[in-house]
Amino acid sequence: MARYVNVAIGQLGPVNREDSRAQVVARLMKLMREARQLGADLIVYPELALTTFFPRWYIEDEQQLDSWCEASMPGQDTLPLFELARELQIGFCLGYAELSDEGGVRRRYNTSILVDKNGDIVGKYHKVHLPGHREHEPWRAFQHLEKRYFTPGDRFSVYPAFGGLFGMAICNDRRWCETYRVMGLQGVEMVLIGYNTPVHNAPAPAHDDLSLFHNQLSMQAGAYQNGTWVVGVAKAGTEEGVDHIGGSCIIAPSGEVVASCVTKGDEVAIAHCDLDFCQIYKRTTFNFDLHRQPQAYGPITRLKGETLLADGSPRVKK
Ligand code: CDV
Repeated sequence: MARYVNVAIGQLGPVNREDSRAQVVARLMKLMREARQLGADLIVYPELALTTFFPRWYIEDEQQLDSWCEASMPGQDTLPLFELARELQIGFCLGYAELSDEGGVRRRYNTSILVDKNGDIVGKYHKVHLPGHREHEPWRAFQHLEKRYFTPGDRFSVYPAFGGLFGMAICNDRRWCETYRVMGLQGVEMVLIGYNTPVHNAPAPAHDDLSLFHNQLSMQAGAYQNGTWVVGVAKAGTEEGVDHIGGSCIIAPSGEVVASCVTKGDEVAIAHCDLDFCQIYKRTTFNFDLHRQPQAYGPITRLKGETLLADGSPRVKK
């Protein structure tokens, strides 16, 4: 029996600093209703969907920082989204800032969750690749302080849901081949990725014109090289004066874009995805059991960077 999942992009336009959680959740619910009317089984929302992208600001006040985070999920403001999902029988993937208390140790994570059609959380992911910087860098037009505010995650897991195997990644993760391959090795069939990507890249402004191209390039490569569907969802548009790319799209295991958004505002786009379409790639060109050569890949996990061996000596003399 064919395994189809109708997956909807739930792209958001900007979320401003003064927007309450209740206001944003109302927007998410509107997108959810529209997606369900279009026949969606699952809607995917962006990274840090409940708030403005606060890592653009240098904030010393811990209380203020925590005010951007969710201490429980669902919480009072997000419960209506879970209830609507259960009522409409639609799943969702949601990115948010999480405040966790692990045995008295407080940590903030850049998190996404996968919620099934009964409104139950069936997967939780902590962003692994936290981009940006730790200290205030006033030379930048805006900050990117994810390294300061969040603790990185330490795994990419795959969850059985919606009749297939689902994985999650968040924003910068999509640029790293390791993200997809670690999930590919667990048989992933659909990778859900929310993002907030400013058009302007302060350390490399020459890349600004390529930001949409790099977005699609990374996700298409990840899909094809692992024989998986990839769903990329933006929080787009000009948020607190910073222009963010759109470019939300759904990519087949062939690497082809099969659905995409055309605005930089709240928008739904949908695709009818055959999870079994992954198999023709997983069994042929990317049959890992037949063709991978892990004995040649040692440096991938042994080394962090290009130049140093694990003992600190240079890898290649220049
Ligand atoms: N939210 C992100 O992870 N944004 C990064 C930017 C800073 C480059 C991204 O990779 O899109």
